[in-house]
Amino acid sequence: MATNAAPATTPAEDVTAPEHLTRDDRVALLRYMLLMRGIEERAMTLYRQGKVPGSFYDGHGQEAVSAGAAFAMGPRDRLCVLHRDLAAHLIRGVDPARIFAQYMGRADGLTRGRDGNVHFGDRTLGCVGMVSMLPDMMIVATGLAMAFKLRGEARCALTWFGDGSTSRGDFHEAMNWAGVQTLPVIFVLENNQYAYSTPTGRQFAVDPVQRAEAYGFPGVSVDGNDAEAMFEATRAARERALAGHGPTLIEAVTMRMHGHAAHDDMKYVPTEQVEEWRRRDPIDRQLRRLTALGADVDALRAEVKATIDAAVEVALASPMPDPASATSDVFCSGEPEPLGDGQAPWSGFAAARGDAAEVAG
Ligand SMILES: Cc1ncc(C[n+]2csc(CCOP(=O)(O)OP(=O)(O)O)c2C)c(N)n1
Ligand SMILES: [Mg+2]
Repeated sequence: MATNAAPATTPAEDVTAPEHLTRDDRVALLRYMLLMRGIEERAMTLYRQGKVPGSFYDGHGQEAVSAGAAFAMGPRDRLCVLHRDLAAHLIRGVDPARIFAQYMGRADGLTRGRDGNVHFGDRTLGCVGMVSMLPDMMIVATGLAMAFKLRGEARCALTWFGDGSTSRGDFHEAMNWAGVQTLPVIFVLENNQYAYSTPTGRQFAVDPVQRAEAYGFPGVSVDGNDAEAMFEATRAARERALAGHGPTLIEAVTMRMHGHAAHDDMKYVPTEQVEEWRRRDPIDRQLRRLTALGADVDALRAEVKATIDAAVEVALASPMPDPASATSDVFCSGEPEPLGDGQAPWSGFAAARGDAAEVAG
């Protein structure tokens, strides 16, 4: 949980109401980030207690990237969520108890014990289960966007991927096809400075946000530690996509504050770099904004903690899956069910709830 005290003064631009966010929206962004951090911190404890098999991957310090982007997506949009983007699952409506059960390989986890920790997604909420091969989710999102375009539906797909993914062929193939076909897809590049132990300086000679232009669409670089800036960039990209103007690449500049996974002590990361980014913590930033606006952030923290405590209890009571069922539902049999629609808490969707206004015909 973020612990930095709020400074005496808050920059004016942080308090000024953003055009498209209500005060409740701004509180919601904070709540989803607090939930993500709190869940991952508790999961790390469960891991150290031997209750989480394998390793554990988290997005500590990167909460604004998934919270801000997912908050801008509509109920009928589709999301391809990656391993450091837990807030996206929460925003779409996944119950935290199922997330803890997932981490612990329990029967009530999202994959019902078929996969440990991060490779999951609730397709009934419009999220594609994570494909481990990076960045294949870019191809999947591009395919979803292709379907929306062919069907004439005003919908959008979004995927996150890391800086390491930009060196893979799939990155270029997805960007090229999305550009050629003017597809309604948003690519969120989570530039957290490292791909495992490889720093970005050894990953690319040119900032990959510049590559978007080569594929015929805009690339924008955003402060990935500012949930409201992430929201606004994604909202604008979605509006552009729905208007038929095609994809956008959003580079979220952030920092991986923990090791690649729980087993990695990240000795290869300079301490000063981590310290510098700690001062830019995304949760502290949103806390300062809302404290300045008079919100009761202590009550919010207490509510989030109670939610997490209750979720852990539910997950611990979930049984291990029946070994006899290990091979069932691993491969698709029969006709696959289509993805369902997710929760979309942004106030801007209130009028469109029920979706009729979102479908072009
Ligand atoms: C094609 C492929 N190669 C290697 C891996 C193993 N792997 C999983 S995450 C990861 C690091 C990826 O770095 P980055 O894309 O920057 O994402 P980050 O973990 O920093 O969010 C690696 C090497 C993989 N999943 N897929
Ligand atoms: Mg990275």
